[in-house]
Order: sequence, then C-alpha cells, then structure tokens
Amino acid sequence: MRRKQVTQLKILALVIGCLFVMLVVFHGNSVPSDLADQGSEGGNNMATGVSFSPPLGAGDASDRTEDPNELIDWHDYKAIEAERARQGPGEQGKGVHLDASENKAADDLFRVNGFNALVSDKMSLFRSLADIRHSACQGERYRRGLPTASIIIPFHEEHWSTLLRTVVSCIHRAPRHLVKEVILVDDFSKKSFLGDPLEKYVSAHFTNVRVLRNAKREGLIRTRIFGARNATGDVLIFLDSHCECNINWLPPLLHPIANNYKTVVCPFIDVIDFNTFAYRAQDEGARGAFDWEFYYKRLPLLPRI
Ligand SMILES: [Mn+2]
Repeated sequence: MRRKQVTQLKILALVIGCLFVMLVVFHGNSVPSDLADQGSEGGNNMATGVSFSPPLGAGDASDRTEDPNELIDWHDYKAIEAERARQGPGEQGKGVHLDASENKAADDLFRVNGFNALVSDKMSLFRSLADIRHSACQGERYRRGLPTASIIIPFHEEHWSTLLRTVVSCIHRAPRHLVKEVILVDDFSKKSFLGDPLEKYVSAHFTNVRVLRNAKREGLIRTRIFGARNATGDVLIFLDSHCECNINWLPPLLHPIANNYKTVVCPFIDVIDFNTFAYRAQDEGARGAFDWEFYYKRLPLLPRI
C-alpha cells in the first residue's frame, strides 16, 4: 500500500488507514463495566468542542437485561450536529491553502514528513469531516453488545499534529466504553517532541492512552506485535499514525467480529490529500490482496454473497 506513492499520501480517513482488525481474545458479548469517564477531561483542552456520548442504552453496563443481539443505531447525533457547525481551517474536511510567504516553512516540514505538515498544524486536532459514506450507512444498525477494542498505533518520526489527530479522532468518534485503550508504539523515534512531551500530553488529556517504546529500531510489524502483546482489549485494531476516523467508524468494524470471532475486517479507506489535507473518497471499495512479490493490491469487489 505504501508503494502507491507520492501523489496521494495514504493517510486514511473515513474509516482509517491500513487498518486491520484482528481478533485476539473475544470474551463474549458482555459489555465492560468500567465505562471509565475519560470524556470529562479527554480532549477538552483541545478545543474540540465535541465529545462522544453513547446513544441511549447503547452498551450501557447498567442495563444487563438488554439483549446484546439487538441491532441498534450507534450514531451520536448530538456530536454529529455539533461537528457540522464547526468552521475554520480544514473544517468539514476541506483543504487548506497556504500563503506564498509560508512556502519556505512548508517545504522544510514537507521534506521531513513527505506531506504538508504545516497545513496539518493549522487545523484543529479534532477538525470536522464531511460524512461521505454511502447514504445507506446512515441507516445501518449494529449489535448492542460489542467487544472492546485496543487501538494500536505504531509510529516512527511521525509529525506531532498528525499523530495526535489520529488519537483524538479515533477516541472522540467512538463510543467511549468500546475503546479500552489506545497504545502508541514508538519505533525508536529521535524527534524530541515524541519523547517526554508526548507522554506528558497524552497523560494530561486522556486516561486510556499510553506510549510504549522499542529499545531499538524494529520496523512496522515487530512494532505492531509489541503493541499487540501489551493490549488488554477484546479486539486489536491497527491504525497508521496519520489517520482520521470519521463518523461511527468503530461499531461496523466490531459487529462482524462479535458475530464470528474468526472475522478479520478492513474499513473503507478514504484519502487525505498530502498537500492540502482535503478529505475525499478513494473509490467505491475493493478487496485487499497481495501479488506474488507480496505487494499490496486492490482488486474489484465480488458480487455480494
Ligand atoms: Mn500511512
């Protein structure tokens, strides 16, 4: 996937990038009772203005009598409405265009990151995104009883605002009790802000985010495995370190796993423009596959069985 190159940085969005969800341990339909209230502090200093509150009755641990198999609407309409009102650079998934006077600073950051990190810095960590899903998604219902997720985000020399936007968007657009934890796994980065300042930031703003560090450079897969070994949620979700998760991204990924623990799911992966950070669809969906050299390929969808 990363060979796809320069034209469009595969920063994922709508529903994340290169996201593979794997089931590790699935403890059944029970809903965890620790609805740890990260929301009252989580993200509020970031001027997000929006935080997720689960739909009434959605997975509420106090309602043990409710049927976990019942299909419910997981949308948080209050949060969706608040997001629609947001204005500013990059809001509603729009692109940002810089003044010519900023070209030098933009170029310097571009060389380090391979995308326009200065544009990223101008946008809120919780910028709003347009809801570009197929309209039928808006009416989809998912099980009330869903497993919890550990979201594992490996990174190496990631830019600050793109890394933090990944964390903020995956947490605040998901039902709080379903995100057991977010594990940032540092593959031996040297940038100083990814050291102590990152740990201070996540502990000041979240209660369910932690940072693990490799003792030497390990590469993507060993870094993912290190995160997975330390995860405590029912389901493992691997995200790239420069994603934005869009509306209602999590329940559709967990639902098929709740129905069959052998399921591995992959979301629609939209595109964030590498230069303007404009958010748009990639295509109408495809099957992920590998060729004989193990390069990632996208193949046409088959008729639905
Ligand atoms: Mn990527």
